[in-house]
Amino acid sequence: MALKEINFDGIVGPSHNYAGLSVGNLASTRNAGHVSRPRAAALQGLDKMRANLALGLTQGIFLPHRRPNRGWLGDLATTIERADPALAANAMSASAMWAANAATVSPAPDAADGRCHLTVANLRTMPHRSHEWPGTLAQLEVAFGDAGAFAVHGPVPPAFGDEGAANHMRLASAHGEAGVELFVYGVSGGAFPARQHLEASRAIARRHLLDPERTIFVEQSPEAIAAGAFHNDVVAVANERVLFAHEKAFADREPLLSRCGELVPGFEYVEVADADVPLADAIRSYLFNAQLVTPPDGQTTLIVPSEARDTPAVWAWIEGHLAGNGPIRRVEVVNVRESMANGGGPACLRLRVVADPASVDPRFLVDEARLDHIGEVVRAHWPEEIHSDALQAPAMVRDVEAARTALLDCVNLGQLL
Ligand code: SUG
Repeated sequence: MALKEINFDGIVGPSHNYAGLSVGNLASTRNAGHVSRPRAAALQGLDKMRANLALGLTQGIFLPHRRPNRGWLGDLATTIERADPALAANAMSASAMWAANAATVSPAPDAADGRCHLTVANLRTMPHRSHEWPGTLAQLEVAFGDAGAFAVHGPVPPAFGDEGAANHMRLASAHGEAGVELFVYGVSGGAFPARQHLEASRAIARRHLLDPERTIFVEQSPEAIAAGAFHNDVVAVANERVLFAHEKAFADREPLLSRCGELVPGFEYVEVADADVPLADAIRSYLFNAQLVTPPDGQTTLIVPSEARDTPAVWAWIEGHLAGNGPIRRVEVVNVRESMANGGGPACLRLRVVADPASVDPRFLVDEARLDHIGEVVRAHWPEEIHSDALQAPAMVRDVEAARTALLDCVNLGQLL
């Protein structure tokens, strides 16, 4: 069995819009009410996947959820036509595109039963995200339906907030080796919510049958949350032996670093000092919301959003690191501006799963040709623009529903409708 890193990107849904729904996510608040471009957004996402394929990485997809979520509105005793605009925006959100919040994933070498475990995130902190999990779970159960290779779990009870892989990192000498899993939780974030709760992370570690000696729980720094790092993946990312983080990412980093040093052979910590890249620049540019990957040529690569190149302090740091022969050997720049304007960078858009691709339902894996087909559906059906006051317009609702149906038919997953 050949274990590989597979990145599953959420395809940006046809209802992508800027409703300002996520307090604590500065981009979401800043862009509230702006006109969105769903077609461009989805095509940007597909181009990012093409860039990953070009690096030699294995690429997967998740599908947009049914929007508006009529069932959820029905539970609230209303409809998309009658709901007040705030509720309607919650039911129309395309937020499932941020696949890093789909689930927490523990690869097979870390689990006592030798299976890859996935727990769907309850996303209970934000109303528009709290109704994602059934649509996500339905896809996980199909994509990872091979019960010999995978164990797919339902959400942690909503008493405890769980936002999935965005608050979870894994270190290992190689993807296929037993790893060390880091769960990052929040306690306080000043004016902003700490979305990941320690009890949720602990429950996931137990469910996933992780070795307690190789599991670390670490508090996110309240200062980072208060500055807009609503998930840990806004200020830190890990890949194999490398942990890349901002100086202010963790409440107390020394014990974390010494345990990683003991447990991970060849552990390398790459820290960006606040003096070089202030927290505000790190958050605005999403330097850390990058995909840190090892393509087949073995060169550790950081896939950053174009905002990182546009932020002088960040780009100067990157150039300095590359010139200094640090662990990150290559930097790729991708344009995901439509997603970024809602606080979702390259890392938010993907769920990383380490598994044998042959054990995954092939309908969730893509190559260039499949991306071309998906691109054709997007060009034909995704709205060009959405004005935030048009979310309940009957024609818009019809177009959004028809667009998703066309995509699910194209990828032969119509049963998820
Ligand atoms: O949960 N934005 C998402 C962004 C998620 C980013 N994911 C990771 N960091 N892994 C969120 O805050 C904005 C929606 C709106 O305002 O319309 C939103 O949900």
